[in-house]
Amino acid sequence: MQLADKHIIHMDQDAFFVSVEIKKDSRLAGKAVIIGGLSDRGVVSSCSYEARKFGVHSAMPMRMARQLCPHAIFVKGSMDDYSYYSHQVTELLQERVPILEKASIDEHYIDMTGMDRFFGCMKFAQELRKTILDQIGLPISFGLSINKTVSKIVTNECKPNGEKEVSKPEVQPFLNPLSIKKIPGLGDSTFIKLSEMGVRKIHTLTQIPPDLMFKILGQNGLSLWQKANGIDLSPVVPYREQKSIGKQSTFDSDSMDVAGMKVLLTDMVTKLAFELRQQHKLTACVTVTIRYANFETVTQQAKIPYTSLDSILITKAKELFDKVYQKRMLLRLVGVKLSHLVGGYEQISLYGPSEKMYNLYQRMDKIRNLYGTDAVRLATVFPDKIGR
Ligand code: DCP
Ligand code: MG
Repeated sequence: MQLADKHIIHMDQDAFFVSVEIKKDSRLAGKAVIIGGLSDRGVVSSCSYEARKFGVHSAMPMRMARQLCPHAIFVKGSMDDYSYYSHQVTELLQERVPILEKASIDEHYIDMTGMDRFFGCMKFAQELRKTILDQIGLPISFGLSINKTVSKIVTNECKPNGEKEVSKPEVQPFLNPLSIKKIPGLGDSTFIKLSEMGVRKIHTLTQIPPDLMFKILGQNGLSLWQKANGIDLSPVVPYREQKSIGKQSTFDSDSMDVAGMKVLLTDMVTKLAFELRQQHKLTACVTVTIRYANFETVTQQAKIPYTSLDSILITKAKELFDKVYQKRMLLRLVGVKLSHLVGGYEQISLYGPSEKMYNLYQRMDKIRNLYGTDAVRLATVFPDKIGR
């Protein structure tokens, strides 16, 4: 075994949101079920494999999904329930595995390297999958291979209700015949570029000199070339070490202006939520910190359903501020942090606010991308009023 070769399990729930809905109402089992924003402007979050037979897929406009599969059962969904089960699965895994990374709301990586001498990795993963099925009652698939990328592709290939091991000598023969579309992180525009060059299968991609890939697509091209060749050195990042994002502000002169603090918090959260959406991440935990003039520092934290939408985060941050600001004393600093970050698109958290609100956020983000983060703000935000 080369030093870089690992034993990585990738696990991903099958049709996650739909499976949770089926758990709540067993009459949905075996039917074409589509979850997402119900208006014509909405998009599909998740769909059952029965609906996929008609060409429906995640991120497709709802209007198109209705045309392709008019007999489907359309469900608006509940982020609270999905977040609850997402945490259940994470907790179950956390108790049983050495190194766990939560990559998205329904996806985990486990690094079994080193443990493989004591356990059979495949047997261990099969038992884990069965435990999730028995104790949580949600279907899940896994791939076991030498690194994160290959394991994820293996999972995707054996879904739904699948499990599969691809050992080192099998990696290239497994990857070669697959479409380059199966490489995680290969977006639509790159696919078109490579297709135009006649590159459609992973095998063809492996034949391109890496420096040419770099010339055409830069660092991303090189990374795709590596993935096509079964190379991925990225580590499984343990849950507790996963990043958070935060902002804090120290005032020029200490202040007791509660209304002003909330405006400042709103502004900080707005910027953080924008950053989350830019990184295609969701948060499940908000922390507010304050520092009194005497340097005493206190924090309040709350778990929330996965989201990257301003309104939910602002409300929570203000609530936490009210809880944490107990002494009527001058403050010198206020800060806010978003943690428990996982990958995921903001439409995922659409079930909280109205779709109108969601469309507004999308437009505001477009303006920010064009003209900078401060180009557009909520009317309530005038942070300059506070002594900073
Ligand atoms: N999701 C979403 N919008 C997307 C993609 C996903 O809201 N564009 C949500 C709904 C999914 C969940 O994230 O249920 C997990 O995403 P997956 O890509 O793992 O999709 P599924 O679990 O639904 O199906 P699969 O069996 O292909 O994993
Ligand atoms: Mg899934």
